[in-house]
Amino acid sequence: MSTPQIEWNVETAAQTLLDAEGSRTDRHPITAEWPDLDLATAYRVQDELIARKVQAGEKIVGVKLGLTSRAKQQRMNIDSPLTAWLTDAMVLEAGAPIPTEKLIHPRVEPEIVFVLKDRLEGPGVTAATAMAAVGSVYAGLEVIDSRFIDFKFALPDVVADNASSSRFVVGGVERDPKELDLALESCLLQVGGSVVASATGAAVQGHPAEALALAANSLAERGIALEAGWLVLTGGLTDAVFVEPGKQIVAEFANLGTVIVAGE
Ligand code: OOG
Ligand code: MG
Repeated sequence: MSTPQIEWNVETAAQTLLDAEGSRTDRHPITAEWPDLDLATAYRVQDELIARKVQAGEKIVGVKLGLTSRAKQQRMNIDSPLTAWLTDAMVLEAGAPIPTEKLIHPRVEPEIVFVLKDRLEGPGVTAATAMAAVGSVYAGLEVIDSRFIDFKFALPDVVADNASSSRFVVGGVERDPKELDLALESCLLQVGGSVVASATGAAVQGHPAEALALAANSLAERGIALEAGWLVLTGGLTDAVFVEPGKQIVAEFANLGTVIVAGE
């Protein structure tokens, strides 16, 4: 049986990725079949995909940055950061099991998470103005689940795929960012009780506030502002780890506390 040819455009690409997620079926990169997919069009696919999720009842709760650290850029072989959407359906309770039965090939990465108290709109946002809009900071773990085989993709593919977003956990303790030096905030990533990676906040763009400024300024190019109350995941501090049955994945931060997910 031959695979039906897809007529590629923003709508069919968005639906193809939603179908891959829904049926837990990873696929080849879209750019393999649609080589003309450029970055601007890829963001339109991402927006269309989220519009369809919102249509189905999900609510936007914030944004995430991806590929903001060298560890992530080197692993994914892409040296350009990106932004993507977070919805309420992606929220996982701290300590909860990862719903692997609904996912393709989840991986987990530690992140520093901001909650905005003010609206933040680019262009021209600096780390200092970005930080002034932050109400609190938390420890986080992101569960990524690329819809592409073996997490192999080009930049437009991963942008279209909402940056592999799947689930995220916000935990630890609520902190006032003004009381912390987030560049020096350290994190140990543990799997099944062993430390597998470590990093400090400087891993993401030199400072998580730089990552936040980057998000505000790049979203401004598409006419989007960050809203008060939104969460911002500032990007994986370390390489992501595989989920292993029965093993807890723990991110232990110096001041932000500890956040845990359970491998199923
Ligand atoms: C892309 C998503 C990257 C991060 O924090 O860097 C990301 C991927 O690694 O599949 O979420
Ligand atoms: Mg991430």
